[in-house]
Amino acid sequence: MVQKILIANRGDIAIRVLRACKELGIKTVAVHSVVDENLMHVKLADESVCIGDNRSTNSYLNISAILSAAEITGADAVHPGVGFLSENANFAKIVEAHGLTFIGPSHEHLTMMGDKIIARHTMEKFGVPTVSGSAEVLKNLDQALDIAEKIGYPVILKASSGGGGKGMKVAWDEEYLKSNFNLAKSEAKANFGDDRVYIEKYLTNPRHIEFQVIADKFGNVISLGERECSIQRNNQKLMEEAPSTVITQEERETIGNLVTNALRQIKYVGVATVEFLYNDGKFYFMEVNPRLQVEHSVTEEITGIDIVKEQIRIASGEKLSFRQKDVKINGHAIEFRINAEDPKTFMPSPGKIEELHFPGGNGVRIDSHIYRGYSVPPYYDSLVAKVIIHSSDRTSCLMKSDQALEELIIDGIKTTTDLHKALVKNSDIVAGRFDIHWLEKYIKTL
Ligand code: MV4
Repeated sequence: MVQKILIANRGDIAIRVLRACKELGIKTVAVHSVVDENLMHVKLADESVCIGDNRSTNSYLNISAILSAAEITGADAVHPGVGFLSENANFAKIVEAHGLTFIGPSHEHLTMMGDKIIARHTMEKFGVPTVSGSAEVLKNLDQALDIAEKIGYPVILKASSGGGGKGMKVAWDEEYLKSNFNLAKSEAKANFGDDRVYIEKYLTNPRHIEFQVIADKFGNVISLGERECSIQRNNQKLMEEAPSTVITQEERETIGNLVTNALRQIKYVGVATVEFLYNDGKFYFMEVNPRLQVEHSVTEEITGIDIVKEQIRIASGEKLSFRQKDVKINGHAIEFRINAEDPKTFMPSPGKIEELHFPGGNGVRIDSHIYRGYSVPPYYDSLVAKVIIHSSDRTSCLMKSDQALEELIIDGIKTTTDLHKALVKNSDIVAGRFDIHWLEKYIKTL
């Protein structure tokens, strides 16, 4: 087992990782920017190092400062958390080159999944269903027009180095495709330093359903089932749940087997989320996210598996202690992302937390770093707490969520709590009737 982990992140996820380390008897090193000196995980860690000023580029994205911190504290492993450097192949490579363990997939797999065309190609090769399209780099506009003609409009142009909703353009007709093809390429070049784009049939009203997979170094690749993540705006998820209300146990097993087989074939190691769009009873592969995700906790609640502990064990070279047949889905879980934002305009709302009360009770989990008197800085992600509710079934989970959100008090800053309070009582949400555009439409009605 690794002995001392440097946690290259901040906020709730840094505490989440720290808790897993504590349970495994692993020492922890916190790193932080100047303004984050009083962050909860800095207080809780065995050691801490200030790695730079408040700008992320100078601190949480500062590879040489993070490596120096690992060296002076004698850490033997680095956990990148979510966001920041978690999908950065170069970072993973440098960490390993310094003789440290990167708690994540190999840099080769990070590179592979970062290239959306290669990722799509790979999944397709192993029988994972994809949406019709090119699955290769578009050479020119004529080729794009040809393919669009074959698959039918609307189509979507995607940057191969994009992902997570960045670098996409929907073309509703031939005119639009003609006038936007070169723009899509130049934007991809400007944003990602790579002008390769590919084309897919655009699905107008799908759901976003993703599969959590976990793989050790011995070829054991296990699906932990799916998460329904359609409730989002601006590619920011707001509420996630598991299991999905629209898929059957048979579909869960079929897709689970396809994705675990594909990842086994490529000898993937670590945790991964395989994202799909789901439309009219069919799954369409989108991306593989080769890292821990914010919403991993809903899967933990319904499977009883600590994904972060497993991630650390896997990186330490241990075998997974369970098999696919041991994975049982128990009840229902919903995560509410409490962001320091105006619940109507979603403008950031940094500032001092004057009063704080967290809900409690059976099946109520709060993953948060905030405390009374803490000032939410304006520099980083606005997530201040995740309220994760677990119950025996979806209906009681929504009822329990309603109570938990009523009990939650965060004064001094604006938060998304009131939006969540409305969502848990909304008839579409209660009925499970929504797609990836539902929330944006709902917000317009407010
Ligand atoms: C799509 C799509 C419709 N059709 N691809 C956005 C995030 C990235 N993972 C893929 N995305 C999409 N790809 C085809 N062929 C619609 C989206 C999309 C989306 C997907 C999931 C959740 C929210 C979304 C918001 C806008 C667009």
